Amino acid sequence: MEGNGISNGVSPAKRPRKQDLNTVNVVLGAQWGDEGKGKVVDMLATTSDIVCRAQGGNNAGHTVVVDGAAYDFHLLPSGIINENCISLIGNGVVIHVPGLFDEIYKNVEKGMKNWENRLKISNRAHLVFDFHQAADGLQEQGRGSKSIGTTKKGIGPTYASKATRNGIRVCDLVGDYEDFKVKFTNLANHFQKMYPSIHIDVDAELDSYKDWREKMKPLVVDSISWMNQALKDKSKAILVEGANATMLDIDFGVYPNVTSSNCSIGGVCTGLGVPVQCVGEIYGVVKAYSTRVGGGYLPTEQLNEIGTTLQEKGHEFGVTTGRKRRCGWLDMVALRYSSMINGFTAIAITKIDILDDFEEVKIGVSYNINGEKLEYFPAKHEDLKDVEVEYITLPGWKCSTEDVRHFDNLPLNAQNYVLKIEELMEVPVKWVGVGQARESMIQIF
Ligand code: 2SA
Ligand code: GDP
Ligand code: MG
Repeated sequence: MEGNGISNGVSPAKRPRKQDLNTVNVVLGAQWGDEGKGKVVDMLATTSDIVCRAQGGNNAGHTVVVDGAAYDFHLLPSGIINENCISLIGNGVVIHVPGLFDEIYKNVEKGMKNWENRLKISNRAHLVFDFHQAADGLQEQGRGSKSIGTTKKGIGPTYASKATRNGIRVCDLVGDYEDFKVKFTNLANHFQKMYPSIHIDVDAELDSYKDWREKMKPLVVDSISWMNQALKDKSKAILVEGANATMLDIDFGVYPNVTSSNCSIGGVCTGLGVPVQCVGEIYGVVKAYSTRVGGGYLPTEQLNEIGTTLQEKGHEFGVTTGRKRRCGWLDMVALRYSSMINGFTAIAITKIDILDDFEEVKIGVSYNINGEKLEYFPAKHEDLKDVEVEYITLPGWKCSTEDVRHFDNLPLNAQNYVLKIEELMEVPVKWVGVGQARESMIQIF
């Protein structure tokens, strides 16, 4: 049999060609979250047409500082501040509708404009209900001292509803209302049975969702075909904003102290319907030290003055919950693992300025148990309890980097710290952050 299409009468000119599609650039957290993804996305959004979220929900907290005003984003892609950007909330995201509108109105007060024409929501995204949030709180209580430290935003229970296939999606909310009522009532009854202490007023909830559905309708799109159109338009610059981070990924993170979505590169394809070959640059965001909000081992954590200084100088508080973040030195073992999974094409190192006052700075370079080096990142989080971290020590720079805008003008020891990270991670450093504002970013290439 001939395979050239001529023998069956179809001329080669008429056969479909491999589509010449656009690529999407991706920003992902390389550590335990709060690396400064929002700031990097905001910077890249100035030259993007579309900014998308692919996973997570309003557990995320992305801070963007523009012209002295601080905006916090949870569900909205941070790119929405840029008035030339369209923002898409993809199918992999879980949406608490009242929370979404609350966030929209708060940001409108701060100056966000024309969002009605620029916000698109996938018809396939799953909905978070109040009972999911209540269940999240009860599950945490039940875990006692082993609590994950979730944000109690209902993320785990909603992804669980999705996986057990009784979740409710945006298309259900804006579609036939009678059908939505049945699905909602069934799901609510199911949660009521599992958690008798939760009070669910089904009728009142359904009443309020009548209003929410009207507010949602104009924003909803069939995001798969919408995205495909965008991918066919080579003039469009598309950016994906990762939420949470690789060490919190449900598959690759420090299970069970993780969130319930894929926050690493795979989540971009499944959360947006973007073909793998359309993934372009993969930018990892690396904070110059480690932080973690919530439970679980943090191998390089500094339960001492160093940790306190990092926490205070870095203003390390959760954007969603206000919790203090735990702090420690940079963890290269976790970063190399993260890089393995995501295939970063370049990284942004943020918050170098927070290290300005240290005499010396350290980088954790290997995990040892009983003097033996671990060859790979442990799958069992309990194993992290016993690791002794081996550090390398570099001299600090003891001067302010805040106003520096060119790499060559950074103090030599700060340059060496950045170059050491590049060498150990084996990924080029493209940006270095020296402050909160959009302009406080050094571009290296
Ligand atoms: P969840 O709520 O089920 O996703 O929590 C599961 C784990 O994931 C962690 N997690 C986070 N870690 C860092 N930052 C997050 N966003 C907020 C922020 C957090 C906040 O930007 O500061 O305000 O507290 C985030 N969201 C989830 C969480 O701590 C659990 O360990
Ligand atoms: P995200 O979740 O990764 O978007 O990060 P968060 O917004 O939760 O936390 C990062 C915090 O660090 C925010 O308050 C940012 O404004 C701030 N930030 C980001 N980059 C820098 C930087 O280079 N220097 C300083 N000082 N702050 C930064
Ligand atoms: Mg955050």
